[in-house]
Amino acid sequence: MSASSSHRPDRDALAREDAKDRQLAQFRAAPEHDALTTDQGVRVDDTDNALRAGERGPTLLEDFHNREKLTHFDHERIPERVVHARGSGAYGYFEPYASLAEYTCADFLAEAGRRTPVFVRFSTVQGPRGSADTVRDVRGFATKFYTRQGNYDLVGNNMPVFFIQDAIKFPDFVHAVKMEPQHEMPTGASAHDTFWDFCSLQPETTHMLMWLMSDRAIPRSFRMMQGFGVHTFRFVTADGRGTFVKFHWKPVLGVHSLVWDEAQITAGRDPDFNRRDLWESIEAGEYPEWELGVQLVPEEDEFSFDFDLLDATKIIPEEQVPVRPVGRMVLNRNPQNFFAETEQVAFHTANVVPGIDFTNDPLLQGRNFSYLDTQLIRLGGPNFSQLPVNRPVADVHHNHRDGYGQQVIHPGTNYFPNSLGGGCPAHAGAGGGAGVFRHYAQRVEGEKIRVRSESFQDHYSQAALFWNSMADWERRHIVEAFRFELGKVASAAVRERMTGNLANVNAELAAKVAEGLGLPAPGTVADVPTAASPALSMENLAGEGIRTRKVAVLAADGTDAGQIGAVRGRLAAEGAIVEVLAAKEGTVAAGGDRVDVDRALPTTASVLHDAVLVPDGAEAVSVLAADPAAVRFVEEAYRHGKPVAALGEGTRLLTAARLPEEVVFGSSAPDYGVFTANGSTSVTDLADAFAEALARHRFPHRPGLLT
Ligand code: HDE
Repeated sequence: MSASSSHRPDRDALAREDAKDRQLAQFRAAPEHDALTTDQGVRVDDTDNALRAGERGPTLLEDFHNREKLTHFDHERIPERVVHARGSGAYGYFEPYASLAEYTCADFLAEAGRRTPVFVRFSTVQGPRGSADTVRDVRGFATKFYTRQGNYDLVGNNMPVFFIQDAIKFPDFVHAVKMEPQHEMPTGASAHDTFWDFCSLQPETTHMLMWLMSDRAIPRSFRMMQGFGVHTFRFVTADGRGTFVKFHWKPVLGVHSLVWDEAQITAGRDPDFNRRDLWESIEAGEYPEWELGVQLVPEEDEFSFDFDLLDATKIIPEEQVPVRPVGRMVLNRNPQNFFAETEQVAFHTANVVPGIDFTNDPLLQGRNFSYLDTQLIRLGGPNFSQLPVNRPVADVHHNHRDGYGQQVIHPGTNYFPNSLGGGCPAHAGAGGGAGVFRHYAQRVEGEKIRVRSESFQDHYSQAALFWNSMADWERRHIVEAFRFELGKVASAAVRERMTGNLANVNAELAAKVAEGLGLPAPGTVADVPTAASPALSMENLAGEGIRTRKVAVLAADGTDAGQIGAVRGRLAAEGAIVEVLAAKEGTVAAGGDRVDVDRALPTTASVLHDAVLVPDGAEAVSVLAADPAAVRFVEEAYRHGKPVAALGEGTRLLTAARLPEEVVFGSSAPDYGVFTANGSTSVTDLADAFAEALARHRFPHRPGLLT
């Protein structure tokens, strides 16, 4: 988003409207004109030379500035998150479309259009803080709502189910997926023995594995992925009535993914690909936006499904319970300090507000313990909710005291009940109880037993539902992903066991995966479900438009400037970003004109763009066709299924890039997302067709794809 600065939003204006940002402003320190000081505020006139005995003598211990500077530096790092270590965050707001008071007394859902500030952190799960963005992995999608009734955290993922059913399995699962302990490999990948060993022995992972092997695990952008609360939660009304609820975030830009070959190349070309995309789009005023939807199930319908609502390895198919749109979330401000905000933000599933409560989902119950516990070690003690990013905008009054990093001076009493402190803080209910959290009064009885409910035992029906719902190209990608991942597994027994499990999902899937691994097809399983849910296919989630799609225009001296202007005008009008790329920075000659080069080819790659266009110009095309970087650019874009267009002589670059002749010159080229124009096609017509292709994103039926 190179042309961003011109329409950069007025951050101060946005901040004034936002209660959270007004609060954060009190903590910002930007010493623009002030002198350098020590931690104690003593001015320092030399931070380059330590105090020493003589010009070439030893450093003196009494140099408090030197010692303080080094000591502080030595303590800059904190433990990274045990999972979801790599992430990126942004501030924004949520606003409901209408009151949801019929189902919940949550204040932030009570009034149409009333904005609640939010902070969202997106993350990968397996890799450490410095790992690449575009790995095959689940993405975290955690939202902190700073509501007037306290903080509400919706700590979700971009996939609606999870690997395990009971939180007690989480340490086993994470140990298995993380880098193996002896050599700490692989980084940011599940393609290794311990992960597949665990999964093959724990069939409840199967449904989630289908999602993980699908393109959902390699999103094009955080802005183009769905989010899910995963568990069934409970809405509760002021008079204590409960309704089961599942949360869904739906991106306004549609759901889009990379292809696997592209994702792997991108991990090298730009390991910050998703992080940069989020940052730059916000800086450019292209605010990421999602619609919040809910699936509501009345309490009395709890047992009307053929799965258990408390089982986090299951979805409620949208065809059974439609997703009802209830509001929208917009991210419009980047943090100002990554560590202070994105690293120190502390999410916790148990951060709920009146009107939202838990269910007995055993995964959720365990999370409600784990998140608070993890912050204590990660953020060094019990006062992490006083960190600026974590502070509620609601008033905080309690008798918690002391601890590392205490920021608050609490005068007076520190116990309840008290008379010496005027009885404060008093029970909130005393004055009538508005806005008080009251746990849903669920009736509970039972013996203390360590069992998994019978209703949690079906591990394959919804894995099959997912497979049945995929378009043919999505299925192809799933098969290839399984082949890749299991192909990296050394243990023959694990490979075999895993392919055997897949026969419970679909015979063709199992046979194709087995074939790729050189294994015999596993035996077929009777009565594999055939139901499908069209809402699960990305084919039906593409959205509309081309906002923020990046189009590369390859140019050299002699390029056709008029065509570049026309195409740029057409695509930019719909919000796409058009970048002129050439061998070197500066300008290229175009007739009597010069065209600015946005990026030099060696600093970029086709994987960082969504489409490529080659303008006319015999001289320019000859230069490009002789430049291996330009040739590779076009070939790679084609093989990753992206729209490719060439005008006039530009077609020569497509042939130099080994695009199949039957595609470039065949009448069905446009069906494959390849557009060529000669004298008889106008640039405008080509630009129209190209824009339409860009909105489709990929052409997965093309011959010669690398996926
Ligand atoms: Fe997490 N998870 N998780 N998780 N999770 C953490 O908390 C945990 C699960 C999710 O951006 C940790 O602060 C257990 C499901 C996100 O800061 C930790 C279980 C879902 C994030 C933890 C789960 C998630 C985390 C590590 C099984 C989707 C990143 C650092 C019962 C609904 C939040 C931290 C951020 C982070 C525990 C399963 C999402 C250790 C025990 C299911 C998005 O507490």
